[in-house]
Amino acid sequence: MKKKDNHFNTKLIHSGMFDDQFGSATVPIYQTSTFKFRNADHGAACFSGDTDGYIYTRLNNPTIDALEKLVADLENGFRGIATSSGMGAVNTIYSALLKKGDHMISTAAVYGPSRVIMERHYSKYGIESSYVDTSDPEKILEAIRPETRILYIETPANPTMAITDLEMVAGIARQHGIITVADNTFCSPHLQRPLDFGFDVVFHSITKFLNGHADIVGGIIVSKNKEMDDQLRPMMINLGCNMDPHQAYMAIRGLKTLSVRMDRAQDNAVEIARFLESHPKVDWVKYPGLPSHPQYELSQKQMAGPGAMICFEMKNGLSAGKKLMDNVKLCMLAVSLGGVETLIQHPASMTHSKMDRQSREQAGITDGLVRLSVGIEDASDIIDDLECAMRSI
Ligand code: LCS
Repeated sequence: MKKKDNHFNTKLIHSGMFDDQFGSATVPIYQTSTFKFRNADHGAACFSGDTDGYIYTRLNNPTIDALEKLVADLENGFRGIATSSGMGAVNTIYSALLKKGDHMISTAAVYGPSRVIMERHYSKYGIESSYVDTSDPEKILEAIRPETRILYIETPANPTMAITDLEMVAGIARQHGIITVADNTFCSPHLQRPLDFGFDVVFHSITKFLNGHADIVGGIIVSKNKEMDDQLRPMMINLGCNMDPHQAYMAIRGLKTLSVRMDRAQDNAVEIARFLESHPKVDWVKYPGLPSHPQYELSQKQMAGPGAMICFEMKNGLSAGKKLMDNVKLCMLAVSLGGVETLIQHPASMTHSKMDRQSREQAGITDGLVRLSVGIEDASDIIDDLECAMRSI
C-alpha cells in the first residue's frame, strides 16, 4: 500500500528529518568538508554510486540533504538542489539548460540581476533572450523561436506584482517542447506550487520567505523528475555554488514556521494594502489581494493567498517616494524581502538600478514605484508609521 502523504504543515515539520545516533530532535549540523571512507572499496563504491555514502560537502552533506528533501516534498518535486544563494540557483539553471544558439523567454519584470546576468554575460556565449509580459499568452507566442529552450517565469514578478498564468505557460511550453522554470520566491510553496501546474523546474531565493529571518543568503532548485535533476545537479557541483551545512540548518529552522509567518504577514498586508489604496497621496497599489489588481481572479486560481508583497506608486513620483522612505521609522529601509520585519525600498534606484532605463520602463518599473515586504509586526503600527511618513510629504 502506498504510504499516505502528509499535509503541508506536517511536511514543514517532519519532511527530510532523520534520526541521528543520539536521537537529536533537530537536524545536526554536519560542519565538515569531507567524509571518511571505511576502506578503499567503500570509497570506490561511494564514487561509483554502488552505495549511498557522503563523499565531500560540495557534492552533498546530511544537513544539506535534509533541506533538499524537505523543500522537494513541499514543492511536490523529485529532489532539491541547495545553492549558496538565489543567484547561485539562477546561474545553475541557465548554465545547465542553455547552450550556444539557444534562446530564453522570460518575464520582463524579473529580479534585476536574473536579467542583467543573462543580457550582459550569457549573451557572450551566444545565448539570446527576450523579455515579455508573460501574463499575455500572445506575447509569449510571438516571442517563441525554433531555438527557444526555456520559458522562465517569475510570478508575482519582482517588483511589479504582475501575475503569470502558470497552467497557460506550461500548456504553451508542452506544445513547443520548451522547458519551464518558475522563480517561486515571492509566494513560497505555502501559497503556490508551480510543479503542480506542469512546470519542469521551480527555484527560490531561500534568503526570503523560506528562511524568513533575514539572517542567511541561500537558494534551492527543485526538479519535477530525475532526468531534470541529473541535468542540474552536476552543474551546481561544478560551478561550486553549493550551500554550507550551517546555512542549511538555519534554512530548516526558519522553514518550520513558514505557514504561520506567511499567514500573519499576509493578514497584515491585506490591511496595509487597503490603507494605501485609500490614501490620497498614493496613485495606485498593486497587491493580489485587492480586487483592483489586474489579475485578481488569476491570483485566486493559482495562489492559496495574496502573499505579503505590495508595490505602490506615490503621487509626485520619485521625490515623494524618497521622502516616504526617508521618514519611515518602523519600516526598515532595506532591500531583500520575506523576513519577519517590514522592509521598504525603491526598486529603480536599488534592486533594479543595474537594468537600463528602457528595460525598466518596459517592465513597468516606474521611477516612483515603492516596494513593501510586510512583516509580522502589528499592522496598526506599520500603518501608523506609513501615515506619519506620508504627512511629511
Ligand atoms: N529571485 C528573486 C525573485 C529575488 O527577489 C532575488 C533576490 C533572487 C532571485 C536572488 O536571490 P539571492 O541571490 O539574493 O538569494 N531579491 C532581492 C531583492 O528583491 N532585494 O534584494 C535581493
